[in-house]
Amino acid sequence: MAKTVKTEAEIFKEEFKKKVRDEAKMLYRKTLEEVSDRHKFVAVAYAVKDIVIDQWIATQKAYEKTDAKTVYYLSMEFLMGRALGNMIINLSSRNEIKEAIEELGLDLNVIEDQEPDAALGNGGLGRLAACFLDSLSTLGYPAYGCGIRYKYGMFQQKIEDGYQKEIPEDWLRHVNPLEIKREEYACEVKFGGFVRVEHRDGRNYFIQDGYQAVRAIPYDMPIVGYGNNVVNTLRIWDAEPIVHFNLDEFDKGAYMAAVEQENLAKTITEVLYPNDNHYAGKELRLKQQYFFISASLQIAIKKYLTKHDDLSKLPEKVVFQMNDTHPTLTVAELMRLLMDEYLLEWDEAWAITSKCCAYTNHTIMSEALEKWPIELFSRLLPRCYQIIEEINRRFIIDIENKYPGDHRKIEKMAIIYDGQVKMANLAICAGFSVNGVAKLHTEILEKQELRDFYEMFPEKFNNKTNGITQRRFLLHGNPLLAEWVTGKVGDDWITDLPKIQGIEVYADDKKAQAEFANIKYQNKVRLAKYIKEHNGIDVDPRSIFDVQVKRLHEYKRQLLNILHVMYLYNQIKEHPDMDFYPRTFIFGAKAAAGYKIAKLTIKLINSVADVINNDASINGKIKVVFIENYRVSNAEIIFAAADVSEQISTASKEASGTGNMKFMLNGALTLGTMDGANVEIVEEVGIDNAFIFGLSSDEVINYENNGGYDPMQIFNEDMDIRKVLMQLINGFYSPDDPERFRDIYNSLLNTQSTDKADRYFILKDFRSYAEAQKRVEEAYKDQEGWVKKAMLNVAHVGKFTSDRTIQEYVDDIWHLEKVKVDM
Ligand code: 26W
Repeated sequence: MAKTVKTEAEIFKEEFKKKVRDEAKMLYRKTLEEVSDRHKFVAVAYAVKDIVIDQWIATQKAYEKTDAKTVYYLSMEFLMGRALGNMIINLSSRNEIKEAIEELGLDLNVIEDQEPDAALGNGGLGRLAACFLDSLSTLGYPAYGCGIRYKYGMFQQKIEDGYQKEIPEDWLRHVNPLEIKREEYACEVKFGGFVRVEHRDGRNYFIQDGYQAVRAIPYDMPIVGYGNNVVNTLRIWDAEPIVHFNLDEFDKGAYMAAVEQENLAKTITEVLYPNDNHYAGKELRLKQQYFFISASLQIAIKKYLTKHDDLSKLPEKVVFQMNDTHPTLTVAELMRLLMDEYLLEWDEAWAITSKCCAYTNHTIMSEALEKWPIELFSRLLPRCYQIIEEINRRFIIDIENKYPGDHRKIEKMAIIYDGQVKMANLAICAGFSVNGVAKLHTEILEKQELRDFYEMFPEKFNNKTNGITQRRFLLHGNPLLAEWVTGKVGDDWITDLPKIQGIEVYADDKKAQAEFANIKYQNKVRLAKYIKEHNGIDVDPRSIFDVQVKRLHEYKRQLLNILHVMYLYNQIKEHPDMDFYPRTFIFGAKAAAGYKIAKLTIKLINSVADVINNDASINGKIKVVFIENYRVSNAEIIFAAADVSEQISTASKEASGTGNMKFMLNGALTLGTMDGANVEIVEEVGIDNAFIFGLSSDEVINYENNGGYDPMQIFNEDMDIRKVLMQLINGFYSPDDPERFRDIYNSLLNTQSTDKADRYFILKDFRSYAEAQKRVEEAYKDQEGWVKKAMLNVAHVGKFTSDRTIQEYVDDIWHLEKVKVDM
């Protein structure tokens, strides 16, 4: 017999295939060939998890041995998307795993498609948290993501008759093979009741009585670093009742209390609030916040105490990063635990807390600011409230000492004021670091929104421009382009994105341009197929794919985009022979369930689509597509296929944006305002390789502060705009109900209510936007010129990797050491 010696890779593949077959057998009592696609996914996922677990254990051992400092990234949201495909590409054995799956006769794409998205987040803030975890593992830094295991994540969006319908997203209805329940780390979280003070042994003891409690149970998900054996943990908490109530209970009071406690546990982790950039002030939301913060901190301190006994050195080993103000209870809960559970004095506890907590601001939208009524806060969290009162009392003394007699400073900066607890003020007062998420955003925080705080604590403020992981959004989402880049410059870019600049030398190379253009075309075909399958609309992959995908919000101005489409359509109808390059306008967006005008905007987009897509007279020059249920998994397909990236927020309103970076990475050109990270994108790629328009943030802020903008004047003077606006109220797009879009019309011109007309300067920016769109068309007609610009965008995307962002957090805020994990 020839050839008996097997290579290591062959042995690995044999073992892997056996594991997959065994899983199918054990779980479903069937052969792999007999089970459904979903069960195939489960079998493969368990086999992959088996590989991951060894690295996970090794990583945690290495952390223990080196006693490395750990960051706890505290976030109400982690928008992870699907895990399996990402895990496979990050594992060193990715090629063997892919081959083994193929040899089993399985199609990896079909398998991956079986996994529901883990949609435990709304939009930018949640996805950023997910990218950060990927980078932390890839860079080898010890980290936990701490959050909530919502039973229902971000709702599934269905479009019915052009309207958004929200369907509960029951992502856990089947087993989740990629998590582990950790009962051994369960702990108790207490709500309500009252605080009793006992004086013993010369000190006060604060005891919470008459409370309701729930058991917090963590589920761990592995976060695999790229090719380095490092596996960090995303720890998300579920709530369970402490005691199941006893039906024999005859004491009615105790029975009712038990039922209430059981209900509390059931409701706490039931559902993610689907609001983005809008604070609703719901009691349950505050419960969620305290629930996961208390549990995460209890475990973090216990873990520290397994190796250390001096809590005053906690800041040397632990840092808590608060993802916006949602986890700001960290400050009060850490104080409470240190004082009430570990018996430290106030000053000792404060010294620790103020060295452990750091805060990131993600928005300047005033309606997003979290402020809790004292009544609600003190009833739900009586001890934390006492502590915050004391923090506030001391802080006001500091303010008075620094600015004697300046009451305005107290009004602005006090933590408790006007009957409300202001979470941002608490985070800034107690945190040692306050950062914005793009240069412009941080500047606006320092000069406008948080000016008084910046003046008082300039040393706390810093910028950390956001980033994205190229592993998911290029390597996984766009395999054709990823392979092409690797073919040109090697694969270093996967962990060192600036290396991608090596492709710049091909920008003028005809052959490379043709290859690049062909890859974009293939990706457009892939998206066209998706659109055909999901929307039943035919789109032409040779048309310009002009894409706006992001949460629906007035400040993001999807309305500007669709009004411009209406305008173009009018132009084509009026001048049928005008020069026009075919364009496909693609939208994807979820609106918060209670956000009326946002939902009406979705209906408008779909109504415009209906009319235009069915008008044979324009020969398909314009197509409008609204992609249902935009989420991480279809985002990967959409970014890869885009020519134009719409980043058209009112200047000053978008803190950073991260979709803008994902488009750039995939060779789309930015059509945008000078807002958020767009400013830095232009800085990197050059103004000639982007299409910039609109008011500057200074101009917007100036109008907001001093007035002087009158949209009615534009309506009266610009007949094209007037015509478009009239079409909102004359039934052109809603013949069955001409009044349907009246609220949108009013929001722009507003003669009706007390709201400001056109708060987001849509009419003001309209002409400048239309003109920029014209430039897009001209540029696209020059195919070679366009491909070159697209290549230059990819070449200059290096700065926008989340690896860079995380390294900056480490250098300036967290001060972690890299850990090596050998297998
Ligand atoms: C309390 C309701 C609520 C919910 C979510 C308020 C605010 C939020 C988030 C902070 C909104 C958000 O996701 N902000 C986005 O954060 C991204 C990551 O930094 C930025 O890129 C986006 O510009 C910003 O809108």
